[in-house]
Amino acid sequence: MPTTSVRRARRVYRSVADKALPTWELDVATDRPFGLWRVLVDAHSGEVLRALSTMVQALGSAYATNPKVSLVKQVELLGLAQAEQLTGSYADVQSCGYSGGKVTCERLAQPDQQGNYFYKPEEPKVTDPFSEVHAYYHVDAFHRWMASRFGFARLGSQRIAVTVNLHSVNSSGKKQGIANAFFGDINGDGVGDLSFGQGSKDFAYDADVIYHEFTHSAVDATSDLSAVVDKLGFNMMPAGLNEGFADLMSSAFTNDPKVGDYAGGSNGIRNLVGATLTCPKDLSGESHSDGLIWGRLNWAIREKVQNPHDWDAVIYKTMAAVGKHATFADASALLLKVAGATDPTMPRSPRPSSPRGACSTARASCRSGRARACAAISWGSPRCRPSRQSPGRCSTRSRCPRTRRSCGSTWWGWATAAPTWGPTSARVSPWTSSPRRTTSSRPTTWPRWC
Ligand SMILES: [Ca+2]
Ligand SMILES: [Ca+2]
Ligand SMILES: [Ca+2]
Ligand SMILES: [Zn+2]
Repeated sequence: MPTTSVRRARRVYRSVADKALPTWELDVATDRPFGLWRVLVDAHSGEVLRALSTMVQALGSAYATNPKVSLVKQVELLGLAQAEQLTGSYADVQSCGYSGGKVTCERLAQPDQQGNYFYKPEEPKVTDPFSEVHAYYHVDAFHRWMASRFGFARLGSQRIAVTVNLHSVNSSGKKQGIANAFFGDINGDGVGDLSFGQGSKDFAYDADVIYHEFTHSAVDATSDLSAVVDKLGFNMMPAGLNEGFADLMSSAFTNDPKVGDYAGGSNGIRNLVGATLTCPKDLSGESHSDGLIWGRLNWAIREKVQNPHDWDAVIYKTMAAVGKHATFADASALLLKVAGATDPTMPRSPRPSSPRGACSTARASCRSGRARACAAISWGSPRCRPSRQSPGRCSTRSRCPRTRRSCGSTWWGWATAAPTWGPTSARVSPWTSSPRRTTSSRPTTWPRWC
C-alpha cells in the first residue's frame, strides 16, 4: 500500500497582492516512487499551491545484477542526502582498510560537474570508485523493495554503513584485498554494518551478495536469529535459518535461485534448486550448508504456488517474527501459521503422513544437536510429502479435496491476486510544480521481474 507521510509542518505566510496569506509548509515523504517534497498548502482552502522535490538527483553506473549476467547500465541514485558523497536515506558507502584493529575509510567516488557518478568497473582493484556506486545503488534498491513490499523498517535510522573494497594494510602500507563479505560491526560503534571485500573478484560487484548480507541486517533488526547453546549442546539451527532466509530474500528479489553468480564462480556460491536436502541426514552444523535445507524447501514451494510474490511475503513475515533461537520445527510451524493466515483456503494444520516416521527411524542414531532434527521440518523430502495431494501427484480434482481448486494448483497453492503497482491516489511528480495524478509508479530501476 503506497504511503505518504508528513515529516514536518510549519505555518508561514505568503505574499499575494500586498496581503499576507496563511500557508502550511510541509515536508512530505512518499514511496512508490520514493520522494521527498516541500509542499505549500493554503491554510484556509487546503489547496496545494506548489510541490518541489528536495532530493538530490544523481545518476551513476551499475550492473543490473552482476558482471556475469548483465551489462553496466545507467541508474538513478535515489535518496542522496547531499550531492558531494554517497550518503543517502538507506546507505552510507565508503572504501575501507583494516589495520591494527582500526578501520580507516575514504570516499573514492566523487560526483562529476553534473553531480553524477559515472565510473567503470576496475577488477580487481581495491581502489575503484565503481564499487562504491554499485553498492549504494543495490543497497538502496533492496531496502526500498523490502520496505514497500513487506514493511521492513529499522528502529531509528534507516541508513546503514556500507564498506566496500575492504582490505588489510601491511606494515609497509601495501593494500591487500580481503576476500569476503559479511554483516557485522566492523567499525566498533555498536551498530551492524555491511562489508564487501576484494578478492580476485569484488564482492560488491555481485548484487546477490549485497542482498544476502542486507537480509542478515534485516534479521538482526527483527527476529535476531542467533545460534545458542542449549541442553543438547551448540544449536546452529537459528544460524542456519538466518542463512536460509538471506539466500531466499536475495533470490526472491532477483527471481533467480542461484546465489552469488559472479562471486562464486561458474556454479555460484549456492543454488536453491538442486538435490532435495533432508533432516537429519544433511544437517552438518555449518550454518550456510544447513541454511540450504530451509532455502531449498521454501524455493520449491515458491516454484509451485500461483503467485511467488505472495510466498515471498510469507517467508518475510516468518523471518521477522520467528523466535531468536528458533529451530527448523519452530520456523516450519510459524511458516504454516503465517501462510494459513494469508490465505484461508490453505490448510492450517496439515499433517504430513510420514515425516515423524521417517525421522523416527533415524532418531535412535541421532546424537547431540542432530536429535532435534528428527522433529524438524521434513516435508521438503519426497518421503515426507504431506499427502497424496502434493504437487505433481494430483491429476484429478477428486484427489485434491482440500484445495478447492483444479489439480493444476498446488496443495498449498494461492488464489490471491498478483500485487498491483499502479496507485490511483494523487501523487506529486518531480517534473511539475503542482501535484498531478499518475497511474504508473513501477520504478524503472528495479529488477525486471518486479
Ligand atoms: Ca574493487
Ligand atoms: Ca558499525
Ligand atoms: Ca543470482
Ligand atoms: Zn550469510
